[in-house]
Amino acid sequence: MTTNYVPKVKVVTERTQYIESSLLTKYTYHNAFVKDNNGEYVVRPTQEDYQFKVDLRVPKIGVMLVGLGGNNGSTLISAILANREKLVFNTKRGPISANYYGSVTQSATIKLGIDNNGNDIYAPFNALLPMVNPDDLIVSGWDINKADMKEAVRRSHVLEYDLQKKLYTKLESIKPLPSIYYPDFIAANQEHRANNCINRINLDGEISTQEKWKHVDHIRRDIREFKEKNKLEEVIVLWTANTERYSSIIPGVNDTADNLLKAIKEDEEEVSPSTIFAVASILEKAPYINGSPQNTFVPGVIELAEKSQSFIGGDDLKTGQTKFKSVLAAFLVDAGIRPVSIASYNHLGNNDGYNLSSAKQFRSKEISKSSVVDDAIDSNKYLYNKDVGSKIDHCIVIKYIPAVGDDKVAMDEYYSELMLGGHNKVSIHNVCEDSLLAAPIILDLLIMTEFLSRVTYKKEGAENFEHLNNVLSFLSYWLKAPLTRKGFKAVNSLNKQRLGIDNLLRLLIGLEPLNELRFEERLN
Ligand code: NAI
Ligand code: DG6
Repeated sequence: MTTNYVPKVKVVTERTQYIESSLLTKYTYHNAFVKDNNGEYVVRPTQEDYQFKVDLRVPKIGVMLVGLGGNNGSTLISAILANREKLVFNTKRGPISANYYGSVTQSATIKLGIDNNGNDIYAPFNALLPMVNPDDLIVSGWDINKADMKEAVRRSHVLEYDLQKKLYTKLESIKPLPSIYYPDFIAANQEHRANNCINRINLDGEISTQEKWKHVDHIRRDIREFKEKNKLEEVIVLWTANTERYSSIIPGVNDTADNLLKAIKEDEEEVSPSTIFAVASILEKAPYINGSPQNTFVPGVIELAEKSQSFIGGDDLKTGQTKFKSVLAAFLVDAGIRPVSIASYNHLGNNDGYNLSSAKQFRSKEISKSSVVDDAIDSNKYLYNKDVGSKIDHCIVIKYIPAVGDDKVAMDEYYSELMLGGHNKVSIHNVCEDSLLAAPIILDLLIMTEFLSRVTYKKEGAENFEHLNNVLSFLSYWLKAPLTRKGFKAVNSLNKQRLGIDNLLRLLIGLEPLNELRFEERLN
């Protein structure tokens, strides 16, 4: 039986079959198993037959942002409203029509093949298979600050004034749900914002960090009510609230799922708000994405998500400086050039920068920003080894300069060794309009999380289809410090990350992985 879904990209192949509302595809996965005997490699090509299935029905989904009233949250809501209304607004450079530039799902393309003349032909990324239209997203969320979205947009200083004005009426009706505030986890300079909290207030007027299990129940109820009220089929929760400090990993507290649930019930101090949100989402089977650097995904959360078969992804949105770095570090190392130091400075003046001016929160960001060159180093034992040195001196500096607002300035110096004692220095000055870079990335994370949850597979001969691993590392492209399945190292190279996604979409519609062999041109 055929489906109502009309593919924009029709692949003429016997590998695929439309059955009811699904697309089934046969795919042979080729890889190679390598034994490295001290520089002599024995390589055995491998292959495995799979069947993949994509549910072609796009559900009605809702999104709940933790940190709704922040710069990212309010920018994202504004972008969705502006695009939904097809707004045109004035700037000093002339009129601009609302768009989703910076979003891979909305504004990027994928190569399909070639035309008669051997020229590459590309299709929009979201034309290959059905994906949620961002204009249709129903958005809600929590914030410890009670400002409505009009006020949030005004204080963020991100959007053009004419656009703000055109959105005010819609924005002022959107108010954040009260949230959880455990003061020790974010900078003390954020305290004045905490006027919309579900915490009990003690007799001495202090905010209580007790009743953590009640907080889990409260958030679960919020998710359920949002889902019911809006008749949603799925809700995705994404943390874009302030960066928290790292939680200590304590045996008996957050090292296993059972210990973590017990620790929450016993009001252990080391359980962070973001971990409460993750646990509540997992228990509600709502995929949970961490857009900030802190270690929300303590081992207990990861185990709970695995046991509950709930999707999780993280950590920390990859927007300007780190995205560049994940391309440049791979470019240099892949070119056989040996980066020896990377000095990365940032200054920014938004509330994120203010929060990061506190040492413990900065440390969380420093960790996520530093890890991005790890796989480039690991990939080349000729350039990095115990004789010449096996690391890159990599330093991260972030300073809070209120005057630059959301227009973060990132300055990087890459210093590398060339042949015969030569040196190469690349300096980059990058003005990242932070929230305008981050909002489309949040959008992609949401759209891809929903899409990936509709993909199932089985090995040839197996009876049942199963979901992808619940740690969604296909999302790595958008994240600074990708969370990976236990036992696996993160892939940081942006190009590798993108290739993985493009090839997944291609295989699902019956195409081979991309290669750039270009035989039409190169062979006679
Ligand atoms: P922001 O400071 O403007 O917004 C954060 C919001 O979270 C605030 O409104 C605050 O009141 C709220 N909040 C704090 N604790 C909360 C809690 N427990 N529950 C609910 N709300 C809470 O920050 P912005 O710029 O929106 O960034 C958000 C996060 O995303 C930060 O962790 C930042 O480091 C991260 N990020 C931002 C990027 C960007 O380019 N803007 C890129 C990469 C990551
Ligand atoms: C200073 O670096 C503030 C941070 O929150 C960043 O703006 C954000 O993490 C984006 O970082 P990057 O390295 O992806 O530009």
